[in-house]
Amino acid sequence: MNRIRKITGLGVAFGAFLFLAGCGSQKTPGPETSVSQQFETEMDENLIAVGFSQVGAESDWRAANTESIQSALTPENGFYLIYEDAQQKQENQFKAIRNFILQEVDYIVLSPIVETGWDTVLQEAKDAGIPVILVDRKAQVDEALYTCWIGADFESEGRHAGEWLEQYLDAQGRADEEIHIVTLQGTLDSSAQLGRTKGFAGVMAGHDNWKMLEMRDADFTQAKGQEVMESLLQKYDDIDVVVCENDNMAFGAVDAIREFGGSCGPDGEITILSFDAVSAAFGAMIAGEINVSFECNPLHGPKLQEIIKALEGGGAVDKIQYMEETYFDTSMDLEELRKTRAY
Ligand code: GYE
Repeated sequence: MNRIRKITGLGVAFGAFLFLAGCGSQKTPGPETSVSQQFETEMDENLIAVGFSQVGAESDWRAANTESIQSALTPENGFYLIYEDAQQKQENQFKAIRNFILQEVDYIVLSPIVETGWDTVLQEAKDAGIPVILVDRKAQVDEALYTCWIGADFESEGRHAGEWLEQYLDAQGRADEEIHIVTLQGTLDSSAQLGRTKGFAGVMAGHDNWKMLEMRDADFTQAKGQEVMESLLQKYDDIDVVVCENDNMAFGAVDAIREFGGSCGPDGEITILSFDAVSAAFGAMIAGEINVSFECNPLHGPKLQEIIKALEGGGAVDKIQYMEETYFDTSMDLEELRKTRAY
C-alpha cells in the first residue's frame, strides 16, 4: 500500500501544524521542501495510518478510552492516528469510515455506537482491503467483516450487579421484602446497554419479590440521568434501588434524588448500583452517594497497539478479547484503591 498517496490531504493539515509549531520555536521549513512533503516523507518510512471512529464524549469512561487509544497510537510508537468523534451519531461514524477508506488508511478502529446497521459500510471497508478492529462495543455483522473485537463482558457485569444486590439485601435481612427497582439504561441497542440489562434480568428472574417498575433510556449522560430520574421520582414514591448503566447517569440520579429531598447510598433510602468505576465514582462512593460500581476497563490503547503490531508482523490475533474487570463497593478501602487507579 502506498502510504504517501493515501494521506496527502492530511499531510497539508499536519504540515500546517508543523509550520505553526515551527514558528513558536523559531524554526520554519526551508523553501526547497514544503511542510507537507516533509510529512509525507516521514509517513512513507515509518507510520501505520489508523482511522479511529469514536462514539463521542458522553461519559468519563469514554474520555478515558479516547485518551488511552490516543496515547498508545502515537508517532513515537509508529502510528499516525486520525481521530473522529461521532458525537453519538451513527451517520457520523458511517461518514468517518468512508473518509478513512478514501484516505486509504492501513487500519480502521471502530467503537460502534449501536450494534445494528453496520453491514454495508463494513463491507465497503472489506472490499477496500482495510482491516477493521472493533473496540468496546460490538456490531452484529458477519464475522468476516472485522478482524477482531476487544472490550468488556457486559452481560457478566450485569449479572455481577444482580448477584451483588442479592447479597446486599440478604445481609440487611431484606431478602424476602418486595424490592422496587428502576433502571437508567444506556444508549439503546449499544452493547453495554444490551449486556448489562440482560445480565441483571437473569438474576432478577430468580427473585419474584424484585419488581422492575420501569427501565428508561438516559443515553449514558449525566444530564439525561438526572432528567429521567426526576421524572421517575415524580411517578413512583417507593423506589428502593436504581440500577444506572454507567457512572455518569448515577451522578445525575444522585442529584435528582437530593433535589427531590430523598437520600441514597449505604446510609440512605435508595440503593444505587452503577457501572464503569471511573475515578469520580470512587468519590461518590466515598461521599456515601452510591453503593457500588462494577468496573469496565476503558484502557484499550496498549492492547490495540499490540494487536496492530501483531497483524503487521503477519501474525494471527484472537477474534474476541475481553478486558479483566472487578467491582468496588463501600465496604472496601476506597481511598487506598483509588490511588491505584488510572482513570
Ligand atoms: O459504560 C459508558 C459509555 O460502551 C462500555 O459507554 C461503554 C459505555 C460505558 O458511555 O460510560
